[in-house]
Amino acid sequence: MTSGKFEQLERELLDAVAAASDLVSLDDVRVAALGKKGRVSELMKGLGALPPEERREFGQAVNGLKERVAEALARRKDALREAELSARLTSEQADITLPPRARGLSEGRIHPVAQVMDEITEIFADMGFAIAEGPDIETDYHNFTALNIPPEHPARQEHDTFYFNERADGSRAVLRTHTSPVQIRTMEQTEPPVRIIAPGRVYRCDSDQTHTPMFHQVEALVIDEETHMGHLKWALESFCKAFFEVDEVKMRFRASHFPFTEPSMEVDIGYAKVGDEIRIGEGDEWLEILGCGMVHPNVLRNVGYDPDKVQGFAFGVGIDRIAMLKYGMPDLRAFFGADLRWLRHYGFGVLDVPTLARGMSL
Ligand code: 2NM
Repeated sequence: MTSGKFEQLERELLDAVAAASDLVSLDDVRVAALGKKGRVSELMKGLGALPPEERREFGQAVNGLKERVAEALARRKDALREAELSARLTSEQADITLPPRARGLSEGRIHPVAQVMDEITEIFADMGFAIAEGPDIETDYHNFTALNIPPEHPARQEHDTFYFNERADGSRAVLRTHTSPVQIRTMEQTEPPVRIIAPGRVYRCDSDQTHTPMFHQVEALVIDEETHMGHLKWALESFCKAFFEVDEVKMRFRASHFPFTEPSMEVDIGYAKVGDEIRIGEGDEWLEILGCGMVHPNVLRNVGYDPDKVQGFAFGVGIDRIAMLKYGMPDLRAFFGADLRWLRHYGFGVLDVPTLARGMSL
């Protein structure tokens, strides 16, 4: 093959590369030139038929041709890719300032648990609480030991814990049985004052009419130099009024026991039953809605705080339970059944975001 023919082939191939108008046809050009049966590869096959003294020069010429064609292919590929991307960016543009389609919005529903969680975070954010989160899979230490529940403590049985298999080092992870480990992690990482709520999923191996193995909780924690039970009572009363959207609530504090608080209390809220409806703030029936107390000195010590210098309160509320109460949903198990009829009935509009100014639920 003469050098003139080499040059002609190269020109042909480079022209074909330049003429390829999209990535698919460019790849056809690549296969026709450099593929196994492509024209450059076919050239290489002629190498063996040449006299030994010509092979070296011929081989170098073919390789040079191959390199230049490959380089042209790569450059063309980049250019076509870029052009394709800009074409897509222009054609797939979305005007995010357009109003949403009414149909999509009216079909979608916010789950009552999500709605109530939004309501609760809105109320506490307004009081100056920060929202804290942590992992669902916890260490035994954060879920129990740090909370003044040592390994032999009977409270461990009551928690119906889901345990993971033992690790090589003998430790066992758990699905958190409450959101308190979030408070522990927060205190470990920050100095007082602390003012947080921790909403989220919790897990207990318990399933019947009134229990699901996964449910939702929000816990609150306030720690500083002089926070006392008066502040706790005020915070709970303010929360209940805002949440149930009433001007007055009746609350009853009963002495109780939790390992992580001392003293500990359970709180009942007064209600009246009118027909099938439950009216919060009226009547003389009582419903337990939360547990609370002053954080135990051992818990404070466990996170490196000095109980002679700081103190504070904590409480925990079951979200699913107060959602049932507020929105009159009688069956807890329907919450997690993913039944669209139930969601359409009890769900909330996508744009009805609860705010204190507009109201919690519209
Ligand atoms: C409750 C009741 C009472 C609680 C305590 C703590 C911590 F981490 F500060 F020790 N977090 N949550 C607490 C106290 C939770 O739930 C019924």
